[in-house]
Amino acid sequence: MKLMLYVAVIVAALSSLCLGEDKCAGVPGIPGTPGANGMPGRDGRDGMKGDPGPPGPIGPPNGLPGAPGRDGLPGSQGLKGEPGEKGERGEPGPEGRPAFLDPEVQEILRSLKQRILSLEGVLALKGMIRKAGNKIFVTNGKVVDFETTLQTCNYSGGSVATPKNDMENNAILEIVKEINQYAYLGIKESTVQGEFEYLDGTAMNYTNWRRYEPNGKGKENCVEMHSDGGWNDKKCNQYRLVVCEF
Ligand code: MAN
Ligand code: CA
Repeated sequence: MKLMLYVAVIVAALSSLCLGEDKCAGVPGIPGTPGANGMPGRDGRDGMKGDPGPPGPIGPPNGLPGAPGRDGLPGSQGLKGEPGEKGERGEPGPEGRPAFLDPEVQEILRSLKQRILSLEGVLALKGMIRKAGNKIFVTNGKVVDFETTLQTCNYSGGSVATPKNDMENNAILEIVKEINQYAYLGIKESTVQGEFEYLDGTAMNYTNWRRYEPNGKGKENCVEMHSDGGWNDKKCNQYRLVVCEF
């Protein structure tokens, strides 16, 4: 009440300052007392999840086994298995360039020919072969019957020396003279007595019979070369120098 009285006195004093005016401005009121506290605010959001707690104490003994652990890392690679069955043949590949148009193949062929010629030169120089045209004549130095001569030459991939011109006859003759042994040739008596043919049965187109040969008339079915290069029909069971051609 005392406070209200003071206020009334101060208001009256200030009002009295307003003189001669029709309307006088009021005096500002006194601020009211602070209001009561409001209602509590809403709950805030949940905080972040805390760190995991320490492991618990070891359980009692004789407890049940735990669940199996997770699979381990993959092991190292195992041994190679047995080869599978062979697959079916694939489709043929695209057609290549013909070898005769391929410069790389041509160069290989040229080089191979040269190397082979070089080797032939070495063998000829050593007296191990005699060349005549495309033929190579060679002896193993052995003296055997005709059948063995045939088998020996064929087994080596060649055939019994068969001269088809003077050049070839001379090449064989050089071997005959060198070893000083007659050699059987690749010629035999045909079914017609007194007539001779090549071993494959084809007709002869070159002969070099000695004088009065052939004279065996069905009794001498093979042919030998003498050391003058001339031919003689002779029994096939004689021992003669093996000379083959390749
Ligand atoms: C021996 C044999 C025959 C040959 C005559 C030549 O009798 O070699 O083949 O024709 O000699 O005189
Ligand atoms: Ca004869």
